[in-house]
Amino acid sequence: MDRKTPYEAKSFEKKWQEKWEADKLYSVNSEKLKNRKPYYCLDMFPYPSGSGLHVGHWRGYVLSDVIARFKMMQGYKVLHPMGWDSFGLPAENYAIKTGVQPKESTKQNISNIKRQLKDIGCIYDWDHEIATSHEDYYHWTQWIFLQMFKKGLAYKEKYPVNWCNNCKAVLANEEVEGGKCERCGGSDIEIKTINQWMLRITKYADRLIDDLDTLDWPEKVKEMQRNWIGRSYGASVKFKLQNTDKEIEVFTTRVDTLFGATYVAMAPEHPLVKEIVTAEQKQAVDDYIKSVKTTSNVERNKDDREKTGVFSGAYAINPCNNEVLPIWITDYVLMGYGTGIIMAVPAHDTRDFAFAKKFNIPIKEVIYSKNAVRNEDGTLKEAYTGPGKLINSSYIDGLTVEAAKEKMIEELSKAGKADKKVNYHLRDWIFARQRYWGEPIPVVYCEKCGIVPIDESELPLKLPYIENYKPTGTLESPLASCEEFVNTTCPHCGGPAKRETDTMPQWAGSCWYFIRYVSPRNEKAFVDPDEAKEWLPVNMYVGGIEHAVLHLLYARFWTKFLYDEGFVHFKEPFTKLFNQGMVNRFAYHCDKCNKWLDVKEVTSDGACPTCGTKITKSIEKMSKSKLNGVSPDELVNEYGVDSLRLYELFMGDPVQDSIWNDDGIKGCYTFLKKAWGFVCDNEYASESSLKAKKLTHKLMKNVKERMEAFKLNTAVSAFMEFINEAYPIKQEFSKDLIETFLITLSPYAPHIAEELWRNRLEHQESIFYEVYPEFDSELAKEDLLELPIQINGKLRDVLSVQHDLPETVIKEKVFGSEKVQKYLEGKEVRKFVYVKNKIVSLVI
Ligand code: ANZ
Ligand code: ZN
Repeated sequence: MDRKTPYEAKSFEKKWQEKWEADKLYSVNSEKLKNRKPYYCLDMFPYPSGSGLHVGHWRGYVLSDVIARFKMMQGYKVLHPMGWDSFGLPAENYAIKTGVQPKESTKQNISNIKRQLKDIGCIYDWDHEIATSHEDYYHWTQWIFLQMFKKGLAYKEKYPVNWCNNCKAVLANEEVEGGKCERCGGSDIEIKTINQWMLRITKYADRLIDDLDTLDWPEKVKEMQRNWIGRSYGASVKFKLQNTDKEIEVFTTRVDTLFGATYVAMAPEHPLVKEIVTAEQKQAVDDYIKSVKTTSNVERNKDDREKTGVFSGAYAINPCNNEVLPIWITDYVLMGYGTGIIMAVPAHDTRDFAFAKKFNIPIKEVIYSKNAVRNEDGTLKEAYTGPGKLINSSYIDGLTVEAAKEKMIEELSKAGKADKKVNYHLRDWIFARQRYWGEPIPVVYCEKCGIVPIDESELPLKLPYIENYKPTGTLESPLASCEEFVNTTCPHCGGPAKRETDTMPQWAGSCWYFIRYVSPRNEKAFVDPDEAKEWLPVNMYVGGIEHAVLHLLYARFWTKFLYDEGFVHFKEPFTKLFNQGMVNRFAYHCDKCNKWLDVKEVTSDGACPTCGTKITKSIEKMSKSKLNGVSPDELVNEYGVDSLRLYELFMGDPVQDSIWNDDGIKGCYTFLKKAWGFVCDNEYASESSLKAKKLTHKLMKNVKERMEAFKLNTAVSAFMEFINEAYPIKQEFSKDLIETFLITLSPYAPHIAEELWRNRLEHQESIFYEVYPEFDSELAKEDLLELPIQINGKLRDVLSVQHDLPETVIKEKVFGSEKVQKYLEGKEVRKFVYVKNKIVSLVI
């Protein structure tokens, strides 16, 4: 290559991508890497949707690619696989709309997204590609299900589903919005109860919480998981029903407040409601129950929701003081949690307080604190939920909340009225969908033998091709109408049997895909034990925060099960987790037409081209539906992949959401052009100057430290600063030092680095086999500057500071100096003058 060759990304980026792939540069099985230590860097795999990828999706992929390349150059062999979460609803709905078989559309979408992914120049090892909808993959998903079934972790139970009368179909939760059907645009949802497959994830609740402590994950995600599992320590307390021998049981986390209970409340669905309701109240209760049917639990649980309810006519006896308490029916008490009955303490619970206010029920304060918010007459203005001392509570008066809980349980349990109890908000996982495009559940129903699992040798149980995958209009999946599939024989008695026609939910395949990547083509087992030992658990998992709860929880659950059965050697799948922020961009909405517009459609004076009203501009997550997505193709075409990669990183702190700036990529392109000139159009000194060495080692230090801290945006700025300072003195750099720069840059901008490495610096081997250089900390040290501080013309202190600091930082340092503080004590600073890099002078 000639010194004067201009930077033209297009002339070499594709070439290198193809060569890297052909040479299997990153294959973990290649001769060159074989003896290295393993490092497993995993991206959350995409759902192959029809709309492809926009630059927002690229952010995480670029980030993990930089990490993977960096690790490789630190001497690891890196497994960085990619695959497809390809079963699920959208493909099926698309099929229903267009008549294209899901298998077909999925295949097309995969090939499209794969092409896009190849454009980023990531080091994916496509030999390890998997797709959850492939038979040789779901074979093992079904196999794991069978193991769970054998251990009693998969079972059937009556469970409510969403039914749309208009679509005549069972809807997935994600197809329901505010109690209405999303598919047909707004019919009311009815709740129907059917027998469903469930997975006993609740058995793992404690371990799923406790083992979080062993993980290097963002604290925020751990907290979300803890909250989702919702372990709560409390007590169950028995209340007698007035005038009967019957007892009811409540679950409370605040048994200390028992003396403050002023009513009992029961969920409307509670089977006891029918038994306790009095004749006079029956009509009112029936009416109320009808009115609450379609509200979701999440909605019902909200603190600030308007409280509703009805008196049952019955009373309960408070076990600590024999007070008579009315029993109310209200939907803020949920049936699926605790016992479905609560003791209500309006003074110290926000929801009870609102309810008591609305229905004029007494409010009795039993925890005193001067921090409580009160009315002028001293009564509570809102529930007080904080710490304090017990009052109005007989033998526990004066105790703290914690001591009172202990004492209360002790007293009540002596009388057989209470037990300590732990409850979890986590429910068992509904593991069935009444849908076509998913893994068939490998069991049959036999009249004689009941539910019988199919033999493992029959796996995979293939999803049959069916013409009509439309919902059936019944509560069954479309598979139910495929007779060849349904009718079979019982593996146990050989008699006639019917197959299960529900399929597994979307999340099933992603519970264990990271394991399969390790042995993607193994036909004998879901993973090869030696390969598993070598690679697992995953060292680094990169993906969006939207999967913080369900996907990660389900994958942890399956891993723990496989561990318990001795199938894998690790208890947690992902040692380290990194969540990248979202990419947002301005979006344009016409409120009158109620539609999103592409920015190009908006008129020059900011109006809607159709109706002429002013457009609302807002910052939204990049998405196809809001027409604010940016396709990478044009950008790559104009600036090259490396520029786009750098901008994806430079955009902002990777953990934060960032706003896409349409012109932002230009700065990155300019940098690369300059970097090209720095390396290419240079004669290389025989020996580097000290300044050149210092600049380079400072760069190496900054990049490495910022990379390890995941501040990749600032790593990119370190490169930019470097080039600005280094370019004017480029003839002071020796070839060695230039090479060091290129290697440092290579994980970020791999194409330009490889091109210059091979063609300008004429190396035979890829730059990615080089070792990432260690900086010399002496050379990397900042040159400090001695800054004299004068007060009223006299020298009072000398500070060691970095060059070119902004005045605000200097000010902080000056006022932070102990010596200076001594002179300033009790004096007013009239003037603060900073002559850059020279002197500070104060007048007091
Ligand atoms: C009396 C009390 C007094 C309560 C007080 C709170 C504050 P977590 O942390 O979620 O476990 N509760 C119990 N079962 C319920 C159900 N099925 N539906 C709605 N609420 C229910 O919260 C447990 C607390 O939530 C329990 O403690 C109970 O109210 C309520 F000052 O009992 B508490
Ligand atoms: Zn049978």
